[in-house]
Amino acid sequence: MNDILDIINNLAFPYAEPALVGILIGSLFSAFSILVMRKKLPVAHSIAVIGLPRTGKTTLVTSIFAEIFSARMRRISLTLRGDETIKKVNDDIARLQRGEELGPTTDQDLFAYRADMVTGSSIFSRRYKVEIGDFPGEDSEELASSTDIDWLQKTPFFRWAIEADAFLFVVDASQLISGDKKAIDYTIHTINSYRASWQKIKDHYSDGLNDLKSKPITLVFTKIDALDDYVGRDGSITGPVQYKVIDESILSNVERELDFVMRDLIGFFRSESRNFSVTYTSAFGILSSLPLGDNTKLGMERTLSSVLPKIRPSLFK
Ligand SMILES: Nc1nc2c(ncn2[C@@H]2O[C@H](COP(=O)(O)OP(=O)(O)OP(=O)(O)O)[C@@H](O)[C@H]2O)c(=O)[nH]1
Ligand SMILES: [Mg+2]
Repeated sequence: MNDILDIINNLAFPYAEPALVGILIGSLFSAFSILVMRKKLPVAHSIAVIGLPRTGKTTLVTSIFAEIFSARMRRISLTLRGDETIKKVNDDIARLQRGEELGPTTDQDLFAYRADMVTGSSIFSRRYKVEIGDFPGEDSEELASSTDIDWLQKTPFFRWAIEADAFLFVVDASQLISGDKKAIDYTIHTINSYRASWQKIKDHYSDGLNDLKSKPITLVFTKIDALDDYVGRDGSITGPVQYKVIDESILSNVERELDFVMRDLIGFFRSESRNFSVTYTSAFGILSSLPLGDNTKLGMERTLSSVLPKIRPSLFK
């Protein structure tokens, strides 16, 4: 070993002290070991998907999986864990491909999707043990409107939400911007119930407020394709599902309008989390700028990466 050190020393650092060279090589070796350890040890990460009934939560989670499996999210690889998750994800992807609706998520099935995920490449890749909690819409509504704290503490969904590492609040964009009374009522209800949901999670949070502030929150607008007046033409893709082709310039107007309608909630979440994002998604919509045959669904990759821990290019994070 000493001989090897001497050789490296003489070649690379002819004027340096051998002890210094030893320290340098030792440090490089430790840094390398830390990187290898980080690659090996998966980080547990749970994501709560919360939203009013029928906003598109289950469809969103299923579409994210479908995008990963069809290799449209190249930087992410994923292995489903457990018979239940494997069966549900594959059954639901098949239903979406046939153009069928997914049924409402019911009480019994707060569904925790389990998967191992690898993001990034080479030395900066990270492994996660991911759990995605798909909440039944009915209970999310109760979560917001109930004043019975004891009842809240008993629900498995609430326990789950308190302990989650990241939060997706899902909003059905197609209900928001028609301008009629129904849309205005829906908007007001969404803003107030989502704010109340977060306040209740915060109220029960035990690890200190600062930690909660660092957790990612994303407000996800779903069903952008269903804004017919704004978004436009049917796609020419053949198959059971007729995708909508969404024009970028129209999309940016829609995004501005949705941000404006939801400005109070966006302002609230921004003040509550240092990692707040807004995403615009569609399980059946693709961007007009994509090459023919590319069926990448709008906003899925951005939504997923917004709630994963950030990969920092630092050796000692
Ligand atoms: N056009 C369109 N429809 C969608 C989209 N996402 C979901 N939907 C439809 O919205 C309805 C509700 O979808 P789900 O995914 O079951 O909604 P959910 O929030 O899980 O519903 P609950 O479990 O009952 O709370 C279904 O009819 C879906 O087909 C979308 O991106 N575009
Ligand atoms: Mg559901």
